[in-house]
Amino acid sequence: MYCNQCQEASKGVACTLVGVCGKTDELSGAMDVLLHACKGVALYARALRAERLPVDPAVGLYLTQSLFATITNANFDEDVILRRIQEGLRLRGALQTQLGRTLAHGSATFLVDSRDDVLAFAPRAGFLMTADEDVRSLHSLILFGLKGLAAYYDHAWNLGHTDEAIEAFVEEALAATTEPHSVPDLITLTLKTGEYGVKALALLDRANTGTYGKPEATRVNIGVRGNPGILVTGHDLRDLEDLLRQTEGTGVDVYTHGEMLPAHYYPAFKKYAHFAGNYGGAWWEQNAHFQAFGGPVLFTTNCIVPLKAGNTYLDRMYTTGASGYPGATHIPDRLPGGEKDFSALIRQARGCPAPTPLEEGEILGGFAHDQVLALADQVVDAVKTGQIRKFFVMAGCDGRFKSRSYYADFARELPQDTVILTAGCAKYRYNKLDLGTVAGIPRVLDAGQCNDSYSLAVIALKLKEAFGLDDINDLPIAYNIAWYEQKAVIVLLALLHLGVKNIHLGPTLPAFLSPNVAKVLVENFGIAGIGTVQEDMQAFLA
Ligand code: FSO
Ligand code: SF4
Repeated sequence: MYCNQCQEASKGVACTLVGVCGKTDELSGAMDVLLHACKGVALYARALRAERLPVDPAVGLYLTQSLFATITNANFDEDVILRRIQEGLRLRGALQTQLGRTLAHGSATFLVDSRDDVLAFAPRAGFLMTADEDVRSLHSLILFGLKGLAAYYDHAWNLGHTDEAIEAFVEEALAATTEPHSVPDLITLTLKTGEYGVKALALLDRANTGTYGKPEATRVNIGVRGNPGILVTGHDLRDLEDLLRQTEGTGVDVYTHGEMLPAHYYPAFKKYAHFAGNYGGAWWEQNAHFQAFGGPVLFTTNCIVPLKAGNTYLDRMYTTGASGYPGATHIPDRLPGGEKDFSALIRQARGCPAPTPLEEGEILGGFAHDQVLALADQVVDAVKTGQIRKFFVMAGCDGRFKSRSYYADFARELPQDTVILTAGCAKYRYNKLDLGTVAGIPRVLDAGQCNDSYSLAVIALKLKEAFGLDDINDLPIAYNIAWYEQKAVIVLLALLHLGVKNIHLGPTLPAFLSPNVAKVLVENFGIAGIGTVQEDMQAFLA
């Protein structure tokens, strides 16, 4: 195996024997073959579009769900990946028949049947097949960005929001990675991936707010009640909605975990009296927290951490959508117009004890673009009168590396006249520190999930107007972002497309950036890594 798609890549280079995330050599190989199958499907779909022929909507869904399933720690179930490969080959065959000719690239013609076939073929589908390190690096940026984009597009899709232009771009970009393109052309395609990332993030924002209302400032309980509960983790709000409806009146409470926390900010979910609160911390601490929870846990997406010795919750672990884990129960997709069937979780929950309390109190969030812009006058005034010196966008992901204590220290040591704008699971490093308020505004404004980083960009664009500035980079906003998996890659490319410069990215820069590609990002966009808290603080506040 050779995988370097996430921030925790072994030794800062790549995982080559087994993934730090727990991905095996075999699963990694199967995922490489799945990506290869996606490229074959994309080549045919692009050729059909070029001839103005219709493309089966199954292509968009196939590419979206397949890319999503290969994201870091979303799916550990090799059988799912093997089935998806075969589904891709069938779909590719149908498209080939429709086109009436065979395309030349290996991804358009390869055949694998058994698991042994797939594993024997895997090295030919991997990233190391691309010899030029700059081309490989740009392919990685594009493909990892597409994986993140697919994840967000999938959530929008589940709420009935689709955009054929986004699907056509995914096909175009996948297909382009099978062809010899120059480095400048690949840089252009990388930036175009960011442009479509913005479209996907905006689509999901419309899907979420159109379905569940505009997030509003909300205090979320982090203690527990006395009833049995179901814990929902991941990012898919539609799954949560189905579960809340089905648990109503059953005596079972529903708690959020990790990236599901922001669901509490949406008006539509507040009407459920049994929507009890948020349980536990960031994704990487889940083994202990899921063990303590005592009831069923539903994964709607990544991040899944494989069970450790002593963890006994496999029989109360459920996956759905793109997520999967061997031995866990997978809840099948909903049929058109229907709901997913969560009755198995509810039955099991009723026989479980109430969750073990981990902590008590409340956390505050819900500062997505509408809520912050409702406070715009107050914010602008606080900046003009000098009460607020600077905003720090500290969005992105958390992770298990010790070096991430940087972010808690940074938050703690920021001066009182600064405000943190956050989104994503990165916030778990500081959302339970009491950082107080400035000019009546909380010093940590949580917009929501990692996809709500889009909200932070909307806020910046509106503030630019309010201050009468020409350039978003003239605002008193600094970007100190943490990344982990591929959704953060598309968020980064989206921010670059929106013109944001001088983003600091940590705790380490991606291992898949070659020195030359890193140089392009540094010279054109001012991308930088992180140093010590003191050095960075000084530089940011200078
Ligand atoms: Fe985090 Fe995981 Fe949301 Fe990611 S829980 S790390 S970038 O899946 O998507 O922020
Ligand atoms: Fe390693 Fe990350 Fe790839 Fe997992 S996803 S194998 S941790 S680089």
